[in-house]
Amino acid sequence: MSTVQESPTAAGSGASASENFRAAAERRTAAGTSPERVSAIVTAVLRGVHDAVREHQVTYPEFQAAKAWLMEVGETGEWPLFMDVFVEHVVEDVASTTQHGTKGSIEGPYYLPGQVALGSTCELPRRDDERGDPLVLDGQVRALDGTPLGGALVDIWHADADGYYSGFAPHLPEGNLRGVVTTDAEGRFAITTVQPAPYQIPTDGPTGKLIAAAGWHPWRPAHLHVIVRAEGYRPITTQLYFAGGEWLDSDVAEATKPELIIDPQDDGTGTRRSTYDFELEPF
Ligand code: MBD
Ligand code: FE
Repeated sequence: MSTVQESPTAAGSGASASENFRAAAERRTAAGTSPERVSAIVTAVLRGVHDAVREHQVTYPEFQAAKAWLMEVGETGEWPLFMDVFVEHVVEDVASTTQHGTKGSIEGPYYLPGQVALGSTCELPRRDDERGDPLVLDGQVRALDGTPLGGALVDIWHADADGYYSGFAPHLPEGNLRGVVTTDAEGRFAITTVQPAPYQIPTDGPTGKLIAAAGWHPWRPAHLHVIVRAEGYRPITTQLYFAGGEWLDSDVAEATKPELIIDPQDDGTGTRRSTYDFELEPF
């Protein structure tokens, strides 16, 4: 592995996110979608675009600038980032209408499968000099009827104290702040890690440039990502946020929910602790 300290770039993280997305080939098939449904959805999308052009009297220079921007999103590999920031929350809203138990949230572009397997009480892999306040998340995975789910998996990943994700920033070791935790016989887990920072959309890529051009802010509140799985149960993909955290009320990805906010408390040693239980629905 390179020892050169390269700083993360939009094109770098975008390209990694695109490569990672392409590798998960099963996610790209929607073979059951009929021609009628394709037509209905695409017609609705195009109608939205046409309506915007008419409503705002879009000019030729603006139309050509939009084409150049779309090309740049593709060339830099930022489509996964753009789609997950601006569209996924609505897809998740729709999916969540049929899901019971713990509230879901969006997956985002930075999940990586196949991370290190960890026991129920564990520390996420981190650098010797990892910054960020120590944080412990413990809890229990249960079925909707209260049955504890021993051997469930808590697949967890989060940004570091600078807001960067391993696998998407060249200066971070592979697997940093990622792991797959197996619950004990009572369904319990206790994960030691560090407090993540808020996440900023890269400002040097096309998504960041659009955000700046529109006068929006590029921030997501600090968060932990989890996918909780147990055999026979519907997996839940969600995120946990921090009470009082910056950007909680104006997440650029609109992916916060009040049920997903934790409020870790200092245990007197400088370690902040919080408990969160996950409830899964049987298939
Ligand atoms: C993230 O860290 C994230 O969680 C989402 C949803 C989009 C971009 C970056
Ligand atoms: Fe994230």
